[in-house]
Amino acid sequence: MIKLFTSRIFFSCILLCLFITVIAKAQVKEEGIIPRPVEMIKTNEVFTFTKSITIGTGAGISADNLTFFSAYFKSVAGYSLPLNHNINASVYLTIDSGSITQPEGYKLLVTAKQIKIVGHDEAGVFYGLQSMTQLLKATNGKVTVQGCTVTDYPRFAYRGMHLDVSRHFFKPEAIKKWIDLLALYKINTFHWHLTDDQGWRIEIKKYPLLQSISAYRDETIIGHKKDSPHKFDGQRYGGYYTQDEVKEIVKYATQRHITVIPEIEMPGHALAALAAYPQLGCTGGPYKAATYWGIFDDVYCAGNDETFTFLQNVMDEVLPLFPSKYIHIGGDECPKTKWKTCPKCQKRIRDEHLKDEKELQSYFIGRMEKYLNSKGRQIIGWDEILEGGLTPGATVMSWTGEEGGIAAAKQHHDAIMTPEKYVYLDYYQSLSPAEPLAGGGYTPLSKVYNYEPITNELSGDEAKYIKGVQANAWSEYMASPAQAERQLFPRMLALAEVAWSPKENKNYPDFLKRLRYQQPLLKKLNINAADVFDEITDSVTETADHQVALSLQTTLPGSKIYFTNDGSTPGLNSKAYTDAITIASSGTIKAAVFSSGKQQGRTYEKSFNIHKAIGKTVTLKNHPQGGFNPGNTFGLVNGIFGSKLYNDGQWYGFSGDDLEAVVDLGSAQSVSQLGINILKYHWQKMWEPTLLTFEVSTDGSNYTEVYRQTDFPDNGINAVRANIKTQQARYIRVKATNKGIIPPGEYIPGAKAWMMVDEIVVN
Ligand code: TNX
Repeated sequence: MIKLFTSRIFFSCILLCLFITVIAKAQVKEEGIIPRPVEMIKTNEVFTFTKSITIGTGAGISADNLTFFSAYFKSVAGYSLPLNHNINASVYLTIDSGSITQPEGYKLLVTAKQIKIVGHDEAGVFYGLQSMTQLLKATNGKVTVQGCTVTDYPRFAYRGMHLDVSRHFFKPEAIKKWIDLLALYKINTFHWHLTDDQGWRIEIKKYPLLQSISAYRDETIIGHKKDSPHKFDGQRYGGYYTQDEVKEIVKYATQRHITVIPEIEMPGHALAALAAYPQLGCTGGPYKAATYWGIFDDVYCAGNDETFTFLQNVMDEVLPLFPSKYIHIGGDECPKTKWKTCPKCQKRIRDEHLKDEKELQSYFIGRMEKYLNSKGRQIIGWDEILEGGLTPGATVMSWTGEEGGIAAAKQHHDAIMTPEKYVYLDYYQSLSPAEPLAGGGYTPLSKVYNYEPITNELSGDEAKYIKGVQANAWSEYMASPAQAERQLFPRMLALAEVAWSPKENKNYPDFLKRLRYQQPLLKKLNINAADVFDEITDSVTETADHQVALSLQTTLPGSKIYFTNDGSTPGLNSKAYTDAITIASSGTIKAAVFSSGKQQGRTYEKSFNIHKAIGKTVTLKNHPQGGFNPGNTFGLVNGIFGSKLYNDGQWYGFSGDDLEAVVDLGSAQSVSQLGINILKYHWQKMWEPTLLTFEVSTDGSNYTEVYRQTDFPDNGINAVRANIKTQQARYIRVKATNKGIIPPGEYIPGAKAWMMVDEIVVN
């Protein structure tokens, strides 16, 4: 009896185990789709395409929906699928808003017999097709799709991608190619930045000089804007989209369920327009389209009614081309310098009872908003439109940080999150010195991926005002489509997942698996995607005994890191990396990732300068700020010198404030050299101190000055190394006086200067 009972249990256990294995097998999460669907259950069936297979659509689905899929299918399979409006078609698309309740949602059912896509709406059907496109597999001439059931709908209604075509112009074919890619990854909004200081790119028939003058600049800066003196290529550069081309692109996007939002910048970033119509600026000019990157003092005159007439007339031609509910009117980075001394602007301030130039900016935006509202449109503006009060009905695009979006949501205004720290794709994606020139920040793929648009500061009710998220592609350092693609891909795919996938489904390693799976697809579509996301990244920490420890990571599965510390090239015979490396003496660590016996990607390199202050306590009087606050003081004494890229997390930046740092060596020691690195890039608002002093003390209260310096001649890193009389000291005090306000005639006069310092060296 007992025996029987046990064997019964045993038998049921076996059955249960078998059952669980079958379920587990059947429910393996598919690794193919980006953005990751709400739910995907994979089965063991496979659908195989043959030449006799037809594709059928139910009512309400236009043939447009199929264009992208059909073209891609043909490129993969070598033949086209004929259309057949029969419900028995092997690939059948239909709308059922009753069973699929979420807008843009869909269900994709793949069995051996049929592929069925049911969408809430046409967009849903379209997104089902995009998912299926990503699942197409071609092996030995056979095209198949893995059996599965996908249930899917978006997290955010606004899923945006921006492109700046002013700094560099991209031909309509390139724009269309990217629109296809946006669609493939379920991004539904294309924010087209059409005007800026360096070029006006949309035909306005009433103002022909916008085409002949504003669309062109005399030449273009070579290299980074922080370089000094600026060098230029001497080549006239420009172009614009005719209204017919714009119509064509908007239509192309609409067919792919993408809304195009045009941006016409005002009141700042207006030099190109002023070059043609100088009467619209405060001084009357002459002006020229900018030939380098940055912010320019000459903006539209807010006191001149002709400015508004001009902009309204421009809008009268823009609106019919763009059916979007929203029109973006810029609003960012508008210096008030010219308005302050412009009689017309000052009169406007008085007449309208405005407090200051910030309110004049609100007046400007508000006046244009009223006009656009009267035409049935809503405005979007960059977060500076919050300055001087938000106009009713405006949507804020939060770029300088998340604060703008949070403030807008708290005021019950819609907001779109696009903080530069996380989603600026013009920033570096790798800190490798071999990386092509980019903007100043550092936004690796993982950072984009891990961005969460709904911050804790927002209550559930306020969070509803966050309509979505967008990544921005400013094109200063993207001169060609290939360069732009390298910046945009794969980071745009990470953005797509932030925008679409449920928060709970997000998982970076899982995303990387799916991203690797997408590589052949991106290749097939001829996209010059960057392939650096598995490169070595590092973290530098302080050990318990105050030494420097270097940890290395790679996300490439099944790989190993090998490294050297003698300057030689790492190979399979070098030391295998296992644990953090303690850096006891000066030198360079070189490391590389190896898999299947081969080096993968570029060689990593980091130099250390070990000196007496390493790991010692540093006390700062003022806190470093913004993106230049590493969050601790260890970075000032970690043996690593900040690089010229200024984005490596080593630099401590003080905006308008002075530096006063005291290093406590723990005991009196013999000291003969004191040093600090200063980063000077006036074109980046980074100024050298007006005075730097080193003082020493044995007791921490009586200091003796041992060195002072007022000249820092180099554009870039000024490495101060002061050889002093050898003496005993326990405390080192470093004082550096900030330039304060940037003087007239310099880049961004009137703004606070950044003073950038790194590594206090004691020998
Ligand atoms: C700031 S983001 C800008 C752009 C630049 C960008 C470079 C924004 C609204 N304005 O004009 O291209 O930085 O990263």
